[in-house]
Amino acid sequence: MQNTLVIIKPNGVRGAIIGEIIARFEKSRLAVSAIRLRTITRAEAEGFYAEHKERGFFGELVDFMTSGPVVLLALRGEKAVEAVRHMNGATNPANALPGTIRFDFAPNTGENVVHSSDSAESAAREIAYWFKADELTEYTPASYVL
Ligand code: 3AN
Repeated sequence: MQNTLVIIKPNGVRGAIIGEIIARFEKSRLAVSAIRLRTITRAEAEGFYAEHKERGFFGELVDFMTSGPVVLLALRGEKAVEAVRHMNGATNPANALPGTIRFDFAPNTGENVVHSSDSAESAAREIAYWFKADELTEYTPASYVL
């Protein structure tokens, strides 16, 4: 079992597709272990995306990520990191495959609707960045019991 951190970005919240996105994850046997909706601060966005701070798009990325509420979501399941990145689709939605979240909903790379951790190590760091240990809940949803 693995954990991964997903952020439904401000355009996903504004577009009223929170439920659609979470439903896709739940149907794929990824359980929500923590969830919160709020507008993150510039300092939080800058810290979260620190690895990109030298990139030309950094300012735009921080502007966008703080432009409205996001959903912070920790998911748990088999191969959760790879599974969610597969379901999200390519970073540039022009390259995203049919059936992926970005193919269906993302207008461009900068506003690509969802973030997800790129490795188990990143997931541990990113989940700890947004959630305290006692906010993470482990359970097995009834629908997963085959
Ligand atoms: P991913 O989120 O798919 O792992 P990263 O880590 O390369 O992609 O990029 C983090 C975020 O930075 C992306 N989700 C996107 O919002 C933004 N970003 C990445 N590349 C670009 C780009 N060329 N132009 C604008 N924004 C970008």
